Amino acid sequence: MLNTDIYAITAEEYSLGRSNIEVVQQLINAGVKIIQYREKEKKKLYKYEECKEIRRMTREAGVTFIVNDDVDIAMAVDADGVHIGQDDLPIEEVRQLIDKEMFIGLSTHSPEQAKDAVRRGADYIGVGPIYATNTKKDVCDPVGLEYLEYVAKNINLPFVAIGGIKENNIAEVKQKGASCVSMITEIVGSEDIPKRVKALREKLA
Ligand code: 3NM
Repeated sequence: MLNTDIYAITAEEYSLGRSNIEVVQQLINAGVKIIQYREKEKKKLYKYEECKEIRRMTREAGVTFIVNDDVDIAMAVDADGVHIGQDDLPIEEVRQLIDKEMFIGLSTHSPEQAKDAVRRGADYIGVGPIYATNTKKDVCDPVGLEYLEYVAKNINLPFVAIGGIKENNIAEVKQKGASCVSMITEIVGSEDIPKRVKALREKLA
């Protein structure tokens, strides 16, 4: 899991008028290997329909598909994993609800939360926000590269760095120990997604 460099997350409101489906198609064309569906405002039925289609597309392309927050949708469409936050259902409950093969990602924002995630059996953690971001509405202030370095050195779990990561700072994130980097606006907000992904990969190489 997370054995790839870029972890892309959807957000239709930042996708320059393109649908999530169009964006996912471009992500697949760009060779992105992990895609998370994240939509905070849409109705459940609509999210389910989109996830069903994205599951079909990602399965055909051999891409890992993760659903944010909605454990029921993740189950219904047979996603590979579900990603939850600190204020969602407790991870132990989610574990009971999902299929055995499905994995759980948990957002963390401090060393305490990272250690807690290990104890409670997360399969991977999100580490952020590294830099300031307006994309996530209720997120804490940036925890910076310091927290990232802490996780890289001390936490024995796969992790993905997130929050305000752009072409101009991604090399620094890699240098502080992140091998997998997650972005929303830098990717979905790009006119030419494959070109942007290629540029990001060059910075990571
Ligand atoms: N989670 P962008 S920051 C979804 O720190 C999310 O857990 C974060 O969007 C966390 O790449 C974030 O546009 C938003 O900054 C990331």
